[in-house]
Amino acid sequence: MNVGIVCYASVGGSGIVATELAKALAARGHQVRLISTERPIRLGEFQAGLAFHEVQTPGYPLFRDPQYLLSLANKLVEVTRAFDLDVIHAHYAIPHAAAGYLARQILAASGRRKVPRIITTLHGTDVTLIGSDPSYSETAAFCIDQSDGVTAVSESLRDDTYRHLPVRAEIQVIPNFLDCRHHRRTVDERLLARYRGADPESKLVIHVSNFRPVKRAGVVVELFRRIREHLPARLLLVGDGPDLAGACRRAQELGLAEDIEPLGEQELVVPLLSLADLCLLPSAQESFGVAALEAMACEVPVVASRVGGLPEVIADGHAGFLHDPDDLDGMTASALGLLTDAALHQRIARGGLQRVHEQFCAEEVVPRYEAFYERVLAGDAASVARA
Ligand code: GMT
Repeated sequence: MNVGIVCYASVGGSGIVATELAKALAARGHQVRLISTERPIRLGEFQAGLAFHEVQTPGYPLFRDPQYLLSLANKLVEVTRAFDLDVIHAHYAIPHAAAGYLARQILAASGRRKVPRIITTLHGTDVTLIGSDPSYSETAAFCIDQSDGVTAVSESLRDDTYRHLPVRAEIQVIPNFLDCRHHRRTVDERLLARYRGADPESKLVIHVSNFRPVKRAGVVVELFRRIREHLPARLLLVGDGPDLAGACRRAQELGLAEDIEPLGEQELVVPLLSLADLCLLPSAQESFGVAALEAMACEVPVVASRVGGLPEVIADGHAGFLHDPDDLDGMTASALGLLTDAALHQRIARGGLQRVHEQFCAEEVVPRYEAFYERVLAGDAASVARA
């Protein structure tokens, strides 16, 4: 099959999953064209069957902002004509579903006999935050409905989509996944010594995110402060975003600057996750939580908010612990339990690993995307709105 995959390349779960899907499909013999504004961070080296096409969006003095939707649709038309795409798979609805829709209209209007099917995967904030903003909701819902097939990364996101937007399309849930051959605990003792510091009793806590308000980096620092009241610990902050500086400032005010290590954006998270004893994810909203899945794959227990799709990823009490987002006492108690009770830590780490391997490895999930593509190509997953 000839597949075009569109995604945001910046650090973020949707770009990571789209890139992993592109690599996995190419490895299974498909011809895959990854289309984005820059090379996605996880693309890696040359792989047969996988090519990258860059979208360029020139500015012009009359435009207030570059016209990304138009240049992306243009690129989709070009790539379809050159490589005869069967499917365009848009990750993140805004504006990728709209670009797919526009490209399909242009190709059909030009009299092209075979026009690619448009599949949109909803990732979360494209529905719950920005997609449901009144400035976008009509166009977002229309373009989602106009897709030939729609998937969501969790049951929770599927339900949220029907709640937040006037979408009528059938939404198939296909969860996010990892390349489990690569995502496994690999401890580098030198790195561990460096980040744990001189005290061998010290615990390493990690938070990986894009440091936007929804991730609640301030709560991560507060939870770390509470942990530090009971035991020696250090906090690794992986990623970058608008709230990172504020989190570091707060840590300074609390006298914790020495115990915090902001590592910025990192391409390889497995070696860092593998150092950690605990992962904190106290998000306000999370349609899935790829960061939690990556931690579980590296046998790191997660303490997270009971929001959105996180309960579908983390089986509470078996593969991690979930609490209401404002229950900082509960999160602290779970974190301290995991950091002080070796048997509990081992049970939860194993539970998390088992859950990843049972449900969220590429071998399990990628065939579900292939089957969905086949179904859409056969024409029976077309959205209710278009039927
Ligand atoms: O948070 C965002 O807006 C970014 C977006 C992304 O592109 O990574 O995150 C969403 O999609 C991820 C991949 O499916 C999910 O793991 C995240 O939970 C989801 N973020 C939210 O729902 C806040």
